[in-house]
Amino acid sequence: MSEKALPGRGSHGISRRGFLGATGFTLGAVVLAPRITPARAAVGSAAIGDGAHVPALVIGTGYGGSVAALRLAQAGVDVQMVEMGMSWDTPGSDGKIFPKVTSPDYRSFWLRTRTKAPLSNFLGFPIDKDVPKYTGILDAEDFAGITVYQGRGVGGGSLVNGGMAVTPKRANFQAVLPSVDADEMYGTYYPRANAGLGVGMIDPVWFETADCYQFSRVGRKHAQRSGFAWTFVPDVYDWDYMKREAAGTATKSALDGEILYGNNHGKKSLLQTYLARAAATGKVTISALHKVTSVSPAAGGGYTVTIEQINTTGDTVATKNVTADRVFFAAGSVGTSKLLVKLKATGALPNLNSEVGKGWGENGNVMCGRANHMWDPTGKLQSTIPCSGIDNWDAGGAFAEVAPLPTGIETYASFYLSITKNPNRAEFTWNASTGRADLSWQTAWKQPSITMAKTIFDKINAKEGTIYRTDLFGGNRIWHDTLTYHPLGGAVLNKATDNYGRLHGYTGLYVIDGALIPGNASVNPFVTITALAERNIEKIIATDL
Ligand code: FAE
Repeated sequence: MSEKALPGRGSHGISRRGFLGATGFTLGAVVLAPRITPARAAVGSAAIGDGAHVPALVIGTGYGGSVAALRLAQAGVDVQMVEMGMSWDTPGSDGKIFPKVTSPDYRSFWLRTRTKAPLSNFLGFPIDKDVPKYTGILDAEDFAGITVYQGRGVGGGSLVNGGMAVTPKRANFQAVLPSVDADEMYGTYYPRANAGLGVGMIDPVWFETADCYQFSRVGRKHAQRSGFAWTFVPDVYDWDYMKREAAGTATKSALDGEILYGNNHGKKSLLQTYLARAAATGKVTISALHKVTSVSPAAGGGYTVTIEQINTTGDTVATKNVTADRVFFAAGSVGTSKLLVKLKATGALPNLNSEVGKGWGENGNVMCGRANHMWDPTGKLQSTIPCSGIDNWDAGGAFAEVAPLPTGIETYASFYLSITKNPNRAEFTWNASTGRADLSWQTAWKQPSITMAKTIFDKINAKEGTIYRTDLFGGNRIWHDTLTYHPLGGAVLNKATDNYGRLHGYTGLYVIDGALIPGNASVNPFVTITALAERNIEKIIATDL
């Protein structure tokens, strides 16, 4: 299905200028466009040309890439960002940029012909459906033992995620990244990241009466009755905006089932924060629907970067070779790892060390639901933005988000995404016969995560006289143990790189994303990815430029 054939693209009431102004996201020529034009054409006008030379090229526009772009631009460096996903700035036939979680369509999934929702079933019935193949916003990337969910588009994971913005306990951070000075992180870089991301906390007074957080209050009651620590969790959603949604004075997003496939309002994605500030410098250009496929030393110094420009059905429409003095790998843990193992194995970057591809983990993610009694309804109106968690990390190795099930009807279900201390680590390797990178993760390696999550939920079930739900993930499964939202590692700090993300073996190549973190962050990871990127880019600018 071509872009033109998609219903109503490029002819809607919201003006392009209005949307860009609202997000604060400006990109040189693009912002001057007087009315909506198809995303691909608009992006093309700013896209990098074949044969171009750039001082700094950033692969990917997620957290690590956005921090790098902003700080380099502020230091006076012209930055070219290359993003394989779309620039999400054009409404679809419903007048909205992003569809609801309950009604996925062509915008929802990355080059799939059938949706692969993390919750595949509702009341026992499968809910996945056929969709036109399109460069949609959420990639459910399948490896042999696990499906890795990732955001695709300008803004990376910030487009699709729940915005939970958690700074880990200091002792846990030190255990994860012992080579990093924790005083610096907690004194400077975590505060800088939290400020830059616009992290805030729900008003605890409002929380007590908000209908849309009944599910959290039930989660708290059950956690506390079983003796677990329950805690509010910060988020980048604009909490005042959510209050206005609840009061009926603002267009609903979190209270209208928007999450996973984008939020049209309320959530501060990177488009509203780091990327807006980067664009305001006038020194950052983004080429969307451009995928980096190779990086190798250039004859005259710097690096030759090969980029495939794709259309919205994923076909390559142009191949470009550009040179860059410095290249920042910020394609996410999976994207960066896949590129690096390929480049080492195929001889493009043979001097990368043997740590490349190693140390990958899934942050111990595992999901489950509990069936409550009829006297414990969780509410038919549920905010899509979680605001609380159950902390049993020290005793049981699990931190569980009390997550919403925004179905619009009462389900009597409590739903949780647990982050656990799963010790298993996998490795990416290049498979020459398939021309793809394989990941060695095995489904059975999730068992420690299940065991750790059970330290919380077995106890709650025993106390409440309740049982696990078996109708959410297909096959009567209690545990969703074949997915992760939090890929981490593959180019681990101080192993594949030096202690600041400089890749061993090459001058001017850097990793600056979740690939640096060795498989587990003990909490939701994007604040740590952002803070580490802030730390590393400051050092790189001070010493390398
Ligand atoms: P990321 O944000 O993934 O950005 C990488 C970018 O590079 C993407 O835009 C890719 O499209 C692009 N890319 C990849 N390969 C290429 C290539 N070859 N050429 C050009 N571009 C490329 O990386 N984390 C939290 O802390 N709190 C949450 O509440 C939370 N909820 C989540 C919910 C969902 C459904 C998902 C999927 C993730 C969630 N996460 C959450 C995880 C978080 O979004 C993720 O850790 C970060 O986005 C990773 O940041 P990176 O900068 O590493």
